[in-house]
Amino acid sequence: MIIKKAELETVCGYTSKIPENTLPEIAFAGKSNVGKSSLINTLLERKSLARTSSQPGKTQTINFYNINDVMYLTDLPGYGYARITVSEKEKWGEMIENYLHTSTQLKAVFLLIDIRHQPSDNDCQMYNWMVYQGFYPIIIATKADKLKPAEIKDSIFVIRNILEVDEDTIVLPFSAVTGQGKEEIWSLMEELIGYEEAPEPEQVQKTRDPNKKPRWKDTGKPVAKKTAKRREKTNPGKKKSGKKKK
Ligand SMILES: Nc1nc2c(ncn2[C@@H]2O[C@H](COP(=O)(O)OP(=O)(O)OP(=O)(O)O)[C@@H](O)[C@H]2O)c(=O)[nH]1
Ligand SMILES: [Mg+2]
Repeated sequence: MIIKKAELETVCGYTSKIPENTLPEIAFAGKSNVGKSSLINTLLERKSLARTSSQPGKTQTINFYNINDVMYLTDLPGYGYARITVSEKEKWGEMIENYLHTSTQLKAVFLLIDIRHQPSDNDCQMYNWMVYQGFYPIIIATKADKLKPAEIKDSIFVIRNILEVDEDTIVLPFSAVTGQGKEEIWSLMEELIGYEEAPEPEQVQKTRDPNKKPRWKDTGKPVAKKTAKRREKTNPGKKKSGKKKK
């Protein structure tokens, strides 16, 4: 998709109502600091549209990004953030669950897992809950730039095993630093929302009628000189007409 518009349209806090959007939505979930906001920025080719931070707990609301008035990407608050109170954790959990449960336009959920670490109990719980809710989460293994290619393969294997995903589940390595996986994620998203890029308007062919006389542009000869010569030939001695001097 060619990104012409990418705007933060709705911000939902704990007490906010989930917007009744009419466009398809795709959500990004994962534990705090896993790289959800960075992934969204990479997909949208914007450096800091979604706020990121090395401090976990940056995104504390559900943020809806309107893309080209075609779809929404939703950035979810991270779970498993240790520095918040138990009641806050519960609130966040409820907020995420409520969204995944009530949104009518949510077409797919991408669950992000840090490629360097084994999925935590929280990750497994979230994955199982999503499956239970009828989603078929696509797993993104983030920060792939931190590992060597051979290690990436091993980590994907471990992630698959610990989450106990079935054969058909997609687990994609991704890096917000190198852009690895970006195209694959776009293809998946387009497929999920049934999007097809409108064909480019046909190029208007600017070819000239071959029966017409060539123009000076084609011949390279300046038209003015040619006209002056012709005038001399047909009306010898006559000068170019113009205003008479008083
Ligand atoms: N090397 C590397 N660092 C990354 C990548 N993605 C994110 N980061 C870093 O990880 C940190 C957290 O990234 P965020 O995108 O804010 O993570 P988040 O999941 O949105 O975090 P919360 O909003 O707290 O839930 C930041 O310091 C990012 O720069 C990546 O692909 N590679
Ligand atoms: Mg974030």
